[in-house]
Amino acid sequence: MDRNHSVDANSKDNQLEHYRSIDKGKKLTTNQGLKVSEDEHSLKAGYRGPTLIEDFHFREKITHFDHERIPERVVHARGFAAHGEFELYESMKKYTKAAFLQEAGSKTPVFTRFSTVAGSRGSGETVRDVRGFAVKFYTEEGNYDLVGNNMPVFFIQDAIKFPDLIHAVKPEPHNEMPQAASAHDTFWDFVANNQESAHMIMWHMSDRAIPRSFRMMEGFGVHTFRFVNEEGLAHFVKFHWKPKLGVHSLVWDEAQKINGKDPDFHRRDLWEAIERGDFVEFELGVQLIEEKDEFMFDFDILDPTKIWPEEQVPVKIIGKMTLNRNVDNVFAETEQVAFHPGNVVPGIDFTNDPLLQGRLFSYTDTQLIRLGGPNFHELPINRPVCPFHNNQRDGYGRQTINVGQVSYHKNSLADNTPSVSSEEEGGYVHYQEKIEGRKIQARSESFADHFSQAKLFWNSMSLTEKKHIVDAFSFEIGKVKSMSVRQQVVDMFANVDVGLATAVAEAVGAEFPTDIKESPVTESSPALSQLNTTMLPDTRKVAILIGNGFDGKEVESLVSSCLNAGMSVDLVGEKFGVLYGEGDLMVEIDETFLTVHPTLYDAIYVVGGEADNMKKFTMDIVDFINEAYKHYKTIGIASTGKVFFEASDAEMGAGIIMNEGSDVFAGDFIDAVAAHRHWSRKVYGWEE
Ligand code: HDD
Repeated sequence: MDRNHSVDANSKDNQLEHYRSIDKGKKLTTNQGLKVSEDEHSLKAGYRGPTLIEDFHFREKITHFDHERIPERVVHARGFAAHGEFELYESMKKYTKAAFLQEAGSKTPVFTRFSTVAGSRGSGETVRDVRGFAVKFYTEEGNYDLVGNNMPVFFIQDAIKFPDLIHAVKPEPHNEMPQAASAHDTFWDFVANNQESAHMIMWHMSDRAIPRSFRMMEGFGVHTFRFVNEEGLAHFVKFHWKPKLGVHSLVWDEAQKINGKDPDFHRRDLWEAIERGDFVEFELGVQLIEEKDEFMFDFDILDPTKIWPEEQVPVKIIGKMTLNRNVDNVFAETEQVAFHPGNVVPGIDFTNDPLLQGRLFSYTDTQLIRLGGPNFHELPINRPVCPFHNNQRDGYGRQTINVGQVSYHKNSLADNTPSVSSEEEGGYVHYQEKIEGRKIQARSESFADHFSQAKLFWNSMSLTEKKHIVDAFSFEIGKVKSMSVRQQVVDMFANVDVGLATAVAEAVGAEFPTDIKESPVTESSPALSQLNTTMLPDTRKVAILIGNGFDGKEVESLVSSCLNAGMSVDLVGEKFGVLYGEGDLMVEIDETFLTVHPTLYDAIYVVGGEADNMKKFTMDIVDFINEAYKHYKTIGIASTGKVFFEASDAEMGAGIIMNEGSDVFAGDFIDAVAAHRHWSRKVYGWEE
């Protein structure tokens, strides 16, 4: 293959450097480069007179402002992105000829955008929703986009139904409510009348839909793709991103509150982690099935509402993505990036998954309206890092100055260039899959089982996770006004699990299901439960609630242990400024009870002490304890903090760590934070 263009981890950054503009310290000019002498007052006929149209600076400034907005994405409008690199652990040569998957240790620049699906661009981030997980690899053979989600299946099986699904989940058209929420009539009416959604709904009602962080969720390519190697041999492949920090979620009450306290919670978390140097790592895994084994499974491997259980088809880890650089400008990069599942490189090909096939049309089409014309590939963030040449010309905003007389193929005037490449030279050749059949508008019978894997998912959940699913259904269906739709949903999920359907029926005032055809599946897939994930203290945030007169040694030792464990710590007090502990130790407050909230932390450490307004100070600390307690978070109590704990509703139990002056306290506290949440705690009367 023609490898005259080399790519390394810095290739994209070097390319973007040509487009960066630093305005600080420069003279203000018009877009024509003319220096501006006045930017406060428009040109007027006299001090009190009308503005004159000849004021070109005024006209240019206002006109540009008037045109600042572009249409938001029709789905995935709210998103946040970062740059990074992908490093290959081992060569995938045996399976694919994709150049970026050949040499162990090779690095490819990437740009990754995470998003919610339903909400508009300014909506809250911790809503119950699927998260988009879109990665653009800038490879030496062109851009490869892996446009996935944080759930491995999808609501529908055929892309022709996508507008129906999205119309149903978006705010209802007559009153534009609710924003960024699936808890309303049209969504659940869609679900009950389109039962292929059953499996995805189980994921959507699970904790996966309220991630703690973009850094703590999995990503999935969802569809079955094809790897094709140099010899033309193909394998079916599914892609997985596994977060190094494990898969962790919020609890629903907390997620709802965060949307008020910090609607930017997820982007802030990602941004701050990268700024601190806590780079974000996901390992790339692949599941591979040989072509000959296509029909070996009791589900159709082309059906996007099905997983390949990891216990049946293991995930092979092949590399790691590290997000290590924030964007310079959110509009230029995050907003203008254009992903497309059809952006592939030689060695990666499609399958006949009817959802994937439809997506191949939709993405270019949407960029045309969103980015205003056919030249969006020239925007700096979308440009490949390898050269590109063809006979496409003109269109809105064209930047490239194509030199020469010829813009057609075939030609003699330019020696028939740009010329096509053979397969050996790296030309993309579609996999020659044999196809036969009649043109038909129907679904394969092998796509008809909607409930077995929904049941597999339910069986794989721990008791705590099942309880969360019941609560999520009860909340969502409780928001549905139509009793008929409530009943239809209850009846539908009796096909998954009668216990689940009955609990929901009870919560939402529906009849218990009668016509029961519960799925007989008894297997489970342990990989699906978040209780089996990695537990680490790294990057967890602790609020230390503190007033004057604290025990300096105690606080100092906990803070340094937490920092050593890779955690971060905020001292939260009554007001900004300095506090004094015993022995004249001084600390500076990072946040106040007014500026932060317990929902914004993974754990709290109650130091207490004295304050100007002791009553308010006590109330604030007790509020923190009560909230952290009911969200199952770790609560550390210093010797001076006991009185506050006693004044709260919290009870001793899992994740409540008393500092009795022993050496093991800090270690116990950190282990408890790493455990994420303490589900065995008595809250709302629910126990495992
Ligand atoms: Fe899609 C955006 C993921 C089905 C049509 N989709 C979009 C984004 C992600 C996904 C992550 C945001 C990309 C970004 O950050 O800019 N979409 C998926 C997954 C799907 C899926 C994992 C199923 C497996 N999508 C899907 C279907 C269609 C679309 C079936 C249409 C037939 N998706 C779009 C779109 C969007 C989009 C309208 C909106 C903005 C954009 O493309 O660039 O074309």
